[in-house]
Amino acid sequence: MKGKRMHDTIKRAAAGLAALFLTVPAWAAGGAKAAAATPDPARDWDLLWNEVIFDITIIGILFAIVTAWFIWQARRRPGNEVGASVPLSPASAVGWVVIPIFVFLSIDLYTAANGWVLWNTFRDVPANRMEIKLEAGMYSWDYTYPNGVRTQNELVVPAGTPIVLRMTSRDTLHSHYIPDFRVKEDSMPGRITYLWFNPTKPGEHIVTCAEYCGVMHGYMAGRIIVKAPEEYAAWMKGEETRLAALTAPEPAPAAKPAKPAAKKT
Ligand SMILES: [Cu+2]
Repeated sequence: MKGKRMHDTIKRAAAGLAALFLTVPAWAAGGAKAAAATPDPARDWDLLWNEVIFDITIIGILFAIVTAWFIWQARRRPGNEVGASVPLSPASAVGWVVIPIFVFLSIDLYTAANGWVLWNTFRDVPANRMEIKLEAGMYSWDYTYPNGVRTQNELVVPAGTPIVLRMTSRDTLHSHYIPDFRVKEDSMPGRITYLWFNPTKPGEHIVTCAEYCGVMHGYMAGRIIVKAPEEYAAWMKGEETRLAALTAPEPAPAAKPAKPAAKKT
C-alpha cells in the first residue's frame, strides 16, 4: 500500500512538473511573439537564456530536495543500523527511473527545439532590411552603405530597421562581435558571411573583434550608433554631400584661345 501511495505521488509530481516546464516557456515565447512583428534575435536570445537558467535552477532545487529526502529516509536508526532504504515494488522502481528520464529529457528536447527556432531567427534575414557591406582588415572595420557612403569603425544605423552586414576580409580571419545584439560572425578572405541585428531604439553599442587576428587585435574595436530615423536621414544627407564633394570630377581648365596660325613666309 505504501509503495502504491509513493507511486501515485511520483506520478502526480511528474505530471505537475512537466506541465510547469512546458507551459512557462510557452507563455513567455507566446507573449514575445505577440509583442513585435519583426523578430528581435537579441530579445529571443535573452528569453531562451532565462528559460535555461530557470529550468536548471528548478532542476537543481528538485535534485537537492530529493537527495536530502533520500539521505533522511536511509538514515541509521534503531532497528535499521545500516540505513537500508525502503524496498520498492517493481512498478515503483521502474517509475523512479522512467519518470525522471521522461521529465528531464522532455525539458532538454524542448529547450533544444527552442534553440533551433532561435538559430533560424538569426539566419533568416527580414525582407525590410538595409544591407551594408563590411570589409574587415588589420585593424579596422570598413563599412560601405548601399549609396557608396563609407565609414570606418563606426556604423550609424536608423532605429527600427533590421541591418544586415555582408562581410569579408582583406587579410586574415576576424570576427565581428556586437555583444548587445548577441551576434558574432567570422569575416574571412574569399568568402562572404553575414549577420543581422534589429536595432529597436537609439543608443550606442560596442563592436569588437572576437578572433585573434594579430598583435593589434585588442584594439580592433568600433561602435554601432543607432539614431532616430530622422536624425539618421540628416546624418546620411551630410555624408552624401561630403562624398559628392570628394568624388566630383575636377572642373575642366578654361579653353585657351587658339594660337594664331603661323604665317607662311
Ligand atoms: Cu580582427
